[in-house]
Amino acid sequence: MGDLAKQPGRLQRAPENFLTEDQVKAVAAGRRNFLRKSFMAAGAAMAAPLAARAAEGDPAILNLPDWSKQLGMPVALNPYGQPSKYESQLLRRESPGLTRVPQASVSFTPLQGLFGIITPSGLHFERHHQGWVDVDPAVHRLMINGSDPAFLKKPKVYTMDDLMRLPSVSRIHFIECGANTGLEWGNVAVPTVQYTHGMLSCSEFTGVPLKLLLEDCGVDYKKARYVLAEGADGSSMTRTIPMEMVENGEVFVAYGMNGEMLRPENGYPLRLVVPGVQGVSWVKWLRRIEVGDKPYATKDEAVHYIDLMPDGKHRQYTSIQECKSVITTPSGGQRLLEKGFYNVSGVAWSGRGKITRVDVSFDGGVNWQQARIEGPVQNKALTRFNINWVWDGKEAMLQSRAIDETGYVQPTYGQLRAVRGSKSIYHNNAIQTWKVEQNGEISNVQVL
Ligand SMILES: Nc1nc2c(c(=O)[nH]1)N[C@H]1C(S)=C(S)[C@@H](COP(=O)(O)O)O[C@H]1N2
Ligand SMILES: [Mo]
Repeated sequence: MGDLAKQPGRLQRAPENFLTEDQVKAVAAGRRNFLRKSFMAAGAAMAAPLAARAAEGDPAILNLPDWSKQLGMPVALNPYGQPSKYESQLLRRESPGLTRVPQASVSFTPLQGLFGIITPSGLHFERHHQGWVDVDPAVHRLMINGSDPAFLKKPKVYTMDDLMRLPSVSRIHFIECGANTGLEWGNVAVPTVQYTHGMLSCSEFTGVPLKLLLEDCGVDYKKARYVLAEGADGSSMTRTIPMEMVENGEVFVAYGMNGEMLRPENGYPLRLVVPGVQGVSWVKWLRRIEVGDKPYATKDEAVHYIDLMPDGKHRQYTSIQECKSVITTPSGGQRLLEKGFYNVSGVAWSGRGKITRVDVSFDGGVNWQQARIEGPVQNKALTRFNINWVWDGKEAMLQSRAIDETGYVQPTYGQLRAVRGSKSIYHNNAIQTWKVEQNGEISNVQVL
């Protein structure tokens, strides 16, 4: 874990090469604080450090680098654009030792470095049970059948070309693995938000409502009350989805993600999108849909993705991801380099609809203030919140608490454990606490 904690966060960054080490220290709390100061013309106290630095002669302002007097690089040098080399540390990362083989593992999204609500496709988390595949779309097929001929009159096989000619929808949704935050059930386990909450991403997906396909195949909704989705990879991932979720038009088979075709790691060329439901039901490399009259109790739902309750019984088919939020910056592993103003920022989401409110506490849940929600708020999508904070250099405990349109309030660890115990893996939506030490270091702690 020691190594994980050393990964640089957004607030403490590698020194930029056009500043001396002393100037990097002066800029102190990193670019966020720096930018904030340069924008705050009104606050004389805030502007002072910048003025002082200019008087000393800031080489970043006084010395024009050669590149600003010459031709820059040509178009299409990178035919597919890449992030700046100065952002090379913002990466999906594995948690070493989490699984025996990297084909059945997770790479976590670096939430600490992201803005807004869309996860760049290259940073979308990955969870594979048997590794990923890059499937040739020309030979990929989606078969739709019924477990009984009475459930669906005309079983069909669709090519990708068939699917991409049909009426499409584009919608922004979060996807969260049911195991997200799962290591934290008993106690604090991992140091950064990338590892506590990074099995979470949010993208705009494009595809065809499953309802449209089932109706094209002559489904009988009175008889067919469940859908089984099956993946083409070696894991034969199979999950049951209740038909109500399909009938209301929300479930769709997606080929697009953030304006382009899905990435192979995320199910290219076809995956299921089941808004609000845990990631495992979003079957990747989707090759078959079967309709039936009862839940299928497949391996991926009878023995995996179940919750061990305090009475010793297992709960099956928990699928909706309850309302949850987390402060992404400042967060564990980052460091505040000076007292003063910070824009505290995070994300909130609910599998039951829209986020209506997020409160933030700086004292471990004693006092709460309402955060600013950055709209437009979307159904079953990440929602960005921000709140102003002036750090006085004393110890602080940062928390966020989200409320969704059903009125559900994100629980504390005490409240969640009272109902769920502490032996689960899945579906942990408790309030996260980041402790800020006097020296500015930030760590993961739990407050009941
Ligand atoms: N075919 C198939 N679909 C799959 C999986 C898989 O291993 N194989 N993993 C599931 C799990 S557990 C999750 S959390 C999500 C992860 O989606 P992502 O890799 O696009 O983030 O895909 C789901 N769909
Ligand atoms: Mo998952």
